[in-house]
Amino acid sequence: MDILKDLEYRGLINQVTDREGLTKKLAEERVTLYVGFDPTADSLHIGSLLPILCLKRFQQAGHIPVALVGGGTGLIGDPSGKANERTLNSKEIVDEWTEKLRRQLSQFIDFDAKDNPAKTVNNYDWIGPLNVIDFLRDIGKNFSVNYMLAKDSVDSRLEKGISFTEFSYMILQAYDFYKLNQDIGCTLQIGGSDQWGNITAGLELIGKTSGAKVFGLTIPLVTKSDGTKFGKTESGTIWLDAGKTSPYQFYQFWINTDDNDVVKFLKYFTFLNAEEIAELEELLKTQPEKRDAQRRLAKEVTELVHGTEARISAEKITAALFSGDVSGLSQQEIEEAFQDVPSTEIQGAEIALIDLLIEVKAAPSKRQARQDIESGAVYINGVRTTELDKTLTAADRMHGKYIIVRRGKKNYYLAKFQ
Ligand code: 545
Repeated sequence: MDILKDLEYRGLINQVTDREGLTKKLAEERVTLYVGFDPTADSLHIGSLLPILCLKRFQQAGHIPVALVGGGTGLIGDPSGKANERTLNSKEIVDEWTEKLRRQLSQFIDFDAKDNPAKTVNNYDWIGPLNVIDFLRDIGKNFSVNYMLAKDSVDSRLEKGISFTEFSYMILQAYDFYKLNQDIGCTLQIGGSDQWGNITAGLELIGKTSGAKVFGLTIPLVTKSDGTKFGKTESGTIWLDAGKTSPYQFYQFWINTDDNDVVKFLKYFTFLNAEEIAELEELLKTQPEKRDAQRRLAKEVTELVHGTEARISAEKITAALFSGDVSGLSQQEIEEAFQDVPSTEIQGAEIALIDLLIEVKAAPSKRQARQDIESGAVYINGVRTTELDKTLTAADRMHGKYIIVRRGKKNYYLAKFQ
C-alpha cells in the first residue's frame, strides 16, 4: 500500500518537505515517525484525532508510530496558532495531564505489532535534565533570532507581544526531533498545518548538526463548509474522554455532520476505502434524507474511539429517541440520553400527570397541559397518554427512578425521582 497516495486521496496532505524523497523512503524501508501532543488539557479532543489516526494509518502501512507527550514542552507553551500568551500550568497539573494523554493515545496504536510496534515517549525525559548553559551553547547556537522572528508563530505575535518563554518553544520541539532521530532513528514528524514552523525548525537543527536526512509532513486543519469551528457544539468541546463527552454525545456530534462535509469527514476520520466512500457519496446524492453517510461516519468514529459496545449503545439511544420507543433503554442509557436535556428532580411518591408536565416544564400552564394531553401530544415512557386525570405512581417509573416525558414529535423531558 502506498501510504502517501492514500493520504493524498483522503485530502490529508497539507505540506511535505520533500515529497519525492519521502515517497521513495516510505516505499523502501520501515520509517519511524512521530506526532507530539502537549498536555494543555486533561484529555485529547477531536482536534487531535486526525493526527492520531494518521499515526495509525502509517502503522497499518508497516511503519513505526511514536506518540510523544510533551511533559516538557507542556511546561512552556506553544505559541503556534495562538493569538495570546498562554498562562502556565503547575508542574503537578502538567504531570497529571501528561499521564492521562499518554494513556489515551495508547488506545489508538498497536504496541504489540510484531514488526513495527508503536511507542510513546515523554519529552520531559530529555528536556527536564537539560542545563541552561548546554542548552544555549549546543542547541541555541544553531538558531538565528532572525530565522525565529520570521516564523509565523512568532511574527504574528510581535505586535501583541510574546514572552521569551514561548519564543523559545520552537527550539525545544526542534530538539525533540533531533533527539528522536539520534536515539530511535525517527525520520519523519507529522502534525497539523499549525506545526509546520516547528517541524521545519527541527529540520533546520538536524541539518546543522548531525546532517541526517529527515522529513516533515503536515495535515490540514479541519474546516467546515459553513465556516463555524470544527469540534465545538453549544455544549462545548468534543473530548475523547468518555467522562467528559459521553459516547452518545460523541455519536450525535458525528451524525449531525452537514451534507457538505460528510464525505470529507469519511475520508479524514474513517478507515473505509475509496469504494465504500464512493458508495456512501452516491447514497448521499440519491437519498440524502436517509443520512446513510452520516450514520456510517458516526458509527465508525464512535467505534474507533469508544469501542463496539459504546457504539451500539449510542445507536440504540439514537434509534429510541427517534422512534419514541424509549422502553428498552437501560438506566445508564437514560442518563446518557438525557444529559443535555432538561431534567427535573421530583419529590414525593405520586404526581398527577398535569402537575408533572408543569414540573418538568413541558407545559407552561395547566390549561396548556390539559390541551396537550387531550390532543394526544403527550407520551409517558414512550406511550401516548390521553387520560386527563392520570396519576403517575412508582409503578410508572423506569428502573424505579425515571419518567420520560415527550411532548410532540421530539421534545423530551426527564423526571427523576429519589
Ligand atoms: C510538542 C513536542 C514535539 C512535537 C509536538 C509537540 C506539540 C505541538 C502542539 N501540538 C498541538 C497540541 O495540542 C494539544 C492537544 C492535547 C489536548 O502544540 N507543539 O499539542 C496539536 N497537536 C496535534 C496537531 C495539531 C496541533 O497535538 O499537530 O495541529 C492539532 O491538529 O495543534 O516534539
